[in-house]
Amino acid sequence: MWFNSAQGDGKSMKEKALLKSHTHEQNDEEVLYHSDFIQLYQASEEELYKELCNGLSAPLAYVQPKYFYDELGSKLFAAICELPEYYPTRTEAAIFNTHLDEIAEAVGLGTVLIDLGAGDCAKASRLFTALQPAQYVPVDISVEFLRDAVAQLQQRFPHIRMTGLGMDFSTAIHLPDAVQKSKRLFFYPGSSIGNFSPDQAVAFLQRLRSACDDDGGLLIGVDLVKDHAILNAAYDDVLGVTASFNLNVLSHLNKLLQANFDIRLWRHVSFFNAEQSRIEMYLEARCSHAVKWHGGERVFKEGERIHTENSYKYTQEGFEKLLQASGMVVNRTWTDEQNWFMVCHARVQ
Ligand code: AVJ
Repeated sequence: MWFNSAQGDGKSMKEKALLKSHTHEQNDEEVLYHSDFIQLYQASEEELYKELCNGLSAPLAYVQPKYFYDELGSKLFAAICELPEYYPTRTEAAIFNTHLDEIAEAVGLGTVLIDLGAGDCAKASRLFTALQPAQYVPVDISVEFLRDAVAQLQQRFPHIRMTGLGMDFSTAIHLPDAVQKSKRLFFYPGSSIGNFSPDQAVAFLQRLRSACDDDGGLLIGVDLVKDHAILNAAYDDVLGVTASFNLNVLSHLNKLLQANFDIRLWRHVSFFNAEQSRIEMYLEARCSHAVKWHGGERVFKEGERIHTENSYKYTQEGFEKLLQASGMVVNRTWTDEQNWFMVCHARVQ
């Protein structure tokens, strides 16, 4: 019975009342859900200022890659995904398409699909028919990003309980009681794990491991090491979309921090660092000049850089070791015929 299994155990009266108010019982067997949204802790303006100022004032200035994604930045990233040079998105999509049945068999039906960085929920929604999740939990930094996408998705899949969560999952993962505890499957596509250093990635994966029972799992997309020319082109396309995406972070800082970055005085720099096995992206000052922002200022000399992103590339074996170090064990992996990208299902150990 849908309703009983979806209600689960150990829920507070308040939560149950909330859940009831969001569902229409048609009969004993069938429940049509209304999506729920829960906004967890959000960083205050002060914390945000502090984080950004610390980065901009550091000897080697940096901005965290999460600041790419203001409204325009998210659109520019969507444009990157359409570029001939940027292979990860379409390669991963092809792997999911080709092996959907095997993937469903590996992860099992009726999981709680926890979509980390869900955005428009498009990637996860393509798995629904095959995976038949018992609950879908899209997570993004703010529930406002999720609201429209989830509402539309709930109409298409009225039998899947959907619970949108607003939280910054990169620092800590505390899932509310509204997320069923058993059969949690974390979904982390797009090779976003590459933004963490290997040490940070292990810590992050350990937190995922702690956030589920022994029946938990992870379905993750990982970009693999390949010909350096292909890697370099993917992060420095001829149309300059990646350059615009990178430079747009300054426009975002101007808004967030009341800064006065003159974007014309900066250029996009990116390259594959083979020793570290990562793409590094920077903004480089074209000439010496001063920049001011709320609570700080700095002179950037000609050629001085702001580090904006690392994107680590793994070997299959290297990533499997990372999972092992996190208390997980690889169940199955799928790659494309060129071995450019890997989708991996791991179980907690
Ligand atoms: C969203 C982090 C997976 O590293 O390839 C694309 C971001 N940066 N082009 C990546 C990105 C420049 C992307 N991730």
